[in-house]
Amino acid sequence: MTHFKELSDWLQHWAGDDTARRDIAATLMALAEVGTKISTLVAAGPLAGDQSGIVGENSDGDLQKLLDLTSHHAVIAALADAPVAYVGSEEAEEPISLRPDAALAVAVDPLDGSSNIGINLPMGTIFSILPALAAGGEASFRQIGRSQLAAGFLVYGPMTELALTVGDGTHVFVLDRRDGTFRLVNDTASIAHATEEFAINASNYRHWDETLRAYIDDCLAGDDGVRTKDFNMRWYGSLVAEASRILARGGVFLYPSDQRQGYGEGRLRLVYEANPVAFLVEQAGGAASTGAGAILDQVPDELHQRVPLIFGAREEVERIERYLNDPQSLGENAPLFGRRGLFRA
Ligand code: AFP
Repeated sequence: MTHFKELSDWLQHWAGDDTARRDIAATLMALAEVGTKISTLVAAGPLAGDQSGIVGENSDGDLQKLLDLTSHHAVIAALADAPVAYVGSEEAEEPISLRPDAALAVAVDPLDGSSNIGINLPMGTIFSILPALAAGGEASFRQIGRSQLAAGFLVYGPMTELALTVGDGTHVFVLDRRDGTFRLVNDTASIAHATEEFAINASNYRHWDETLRAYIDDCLAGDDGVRTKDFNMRWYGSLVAEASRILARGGVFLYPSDQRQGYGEGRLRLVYEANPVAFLVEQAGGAASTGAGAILDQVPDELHQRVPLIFGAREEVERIERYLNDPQSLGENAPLFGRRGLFRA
């Protein structure tokens, strides 16, 4: 009978007597425990009331659903008992101060994938743990992505899964509903450098830059085209579900900037979506890019700023960067030179 190590034992072994690590471990445990509560709410669906009802708008005018706010309040309550000075949440305009003398700041998307509420598809919670700066909450959430001390996400899907990193690889746990503990199922998640699977919302094709259309055209041309291999496509409408799949079986995810109003910097948020996912992906041997440079090298201007996000198989991310920035470097395979893709007029 295989023994699956419990999260608490894993964290205790990692932290030892190191005070800073014990603070991070306590915060990760608090996030895991509140994730278990959100998982139960998600699994109840309509039995827990109309959780998809619109109850407000966030800082950018994005509609807030009941479960968005319920999750937000649950996360804040959980972190109030952890060594956390500031929380930056997608559901709150300004950073929230908790324990001013605490060492950590947590950026969080309490519920990612809200459009999947009520239709029995995956959602999740994404978090990034940073040093709390004496200059306060705003400054703490404007640190470069490589300042992260830990990061992770929970996926509320067929499994309730927790992927996390403390900077020494990416580790995956699954909730054991028999006793409510998270158990380690993969201590060294690894993303293959090449892939035949991409994730993008293809309905936005006409809004993309021509170079990105060329990349997708070449994937769709498959074995008949310059890629000389066929591709598969997935799109779950939930960043955490895509990231979980890519950690498990590889692939590449793209949410680029496009020409729609408000999408000039893409849709996803740098501080509490792209940064934590990028940390996990890089720790698993993958790459995460804005299309012009590494996500983790970006310095945020403000908590809620958006960023184009391309992540997954390292070689594929690097190829996409060449399509976007140096198409001629692709030589005889260079896009845009009169070749007709499946969609291009
Ligand atoms: P919601 O939380 O508003 O559903 O947005 C989810 C998300 O931020 C991310 O998780 C998905 O990958 C992406 O948006 C889906 O965006 P589209 O609805 O434009 O496909």
